[in-house]
Amino acid sequence: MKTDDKLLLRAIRGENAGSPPPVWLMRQAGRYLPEYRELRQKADGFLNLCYTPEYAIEATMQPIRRFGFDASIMFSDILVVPHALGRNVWFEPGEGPRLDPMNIGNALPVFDEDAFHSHLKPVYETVAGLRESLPAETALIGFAGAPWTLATYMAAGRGKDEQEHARKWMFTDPDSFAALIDGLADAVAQYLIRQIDSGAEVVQIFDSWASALAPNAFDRYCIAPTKKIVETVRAVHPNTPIMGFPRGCGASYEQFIRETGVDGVSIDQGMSPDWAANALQPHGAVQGNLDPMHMIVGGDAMKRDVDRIVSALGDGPFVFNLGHGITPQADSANVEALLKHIRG
Ligand code: 1CP
Repeated sequence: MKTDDKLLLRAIRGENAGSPPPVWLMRQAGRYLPEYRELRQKADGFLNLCYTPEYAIEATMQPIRRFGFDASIMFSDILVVPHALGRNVWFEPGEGPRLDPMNIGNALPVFDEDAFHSHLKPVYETVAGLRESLPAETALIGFAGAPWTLATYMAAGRGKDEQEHARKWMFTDPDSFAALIDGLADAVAQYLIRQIDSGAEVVQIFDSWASALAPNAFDRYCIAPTKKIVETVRAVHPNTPIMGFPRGCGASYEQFIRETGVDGVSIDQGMSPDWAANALQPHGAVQGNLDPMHMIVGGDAMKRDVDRIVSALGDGPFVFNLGHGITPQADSANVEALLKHIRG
């Protein structure tokens, strides 16, 4: 099937892809699947899983085989970008990602594009291998973390409540913080271009901690770098759709979709689907936004919320998804029930 005909691509390009809508779930590969836990064991470390194309392809394919989603997202992590920029990154078993924290005023080394791409070569090989392995109708999504979200991890050395390290840096020494953000925007744009060169048909920029930015900071550290990434990627790949996910930014989703030039946005579960239909769909595709808790609980409450979302957004350009990633506690039977309910 040609890229243009795939359901997900039609929706993101602004068409109504009809009923049922295309569906995939953020973090659809991962610890809620026994086959992932087995693979994770075999891979001997999370980063090794990300950097071994054979394993990363297998992790990506697992939820496609099991559930037949309309799209797959390459298996990797947002933190491979700071890693490729020379920051130390590791995974603390049972806890999560860790990095050597940066101090206020620190700068990234001069961008060595060859070293960056050579570090990330396994990711590009994963993308190319996936285009060979995926069913003809399944779209392939590439992704990267947005500069602000990457900076929050790089400043704190880990996920941290309120993103306090990055916010402190931003106000203490705005020039060096802006330099960090702009350097990350350049690297992320080059990374996404290579993913598309390798076969990604759409890319999504995850700004998971956009919620921590006050309005002026949102303009400078979320909108501006995203706009720059979109322009840089578009200059090379004008026809590849770009999705943004400034999670938790509330009414600012409207500013984001108008000003960054993205083709669509993923919305979190805090947003009203009716509001999104009026304020966002005139400007682009909307993806979302079921509470991931429904993947733990299931049942009629899940079905009611699915119906509410589909009836609000289903007449415009729409992709069904969760409002954030599926959690390790999710029950795969609820994912199956979700798909059955959406697809009938
Ligand atoms: O198939 C898929 O959907 C999974 C691919 C994927 C993606 C898109 C993974 C695998 N990570 C991500 C993106 C990612 N990583 C984001 C942005 C999306 C979001 O907000 O969920 C973020 C913030 C991260 C950082 C990260 N990586 C965390 C959160 C830590 C924190 O406290 O803030 C964690 C736990 C990871 C590890 C990770 N990444 C992916 C998986 C399956 C895991 C669990 C690792 C394991 O197996 O132990």
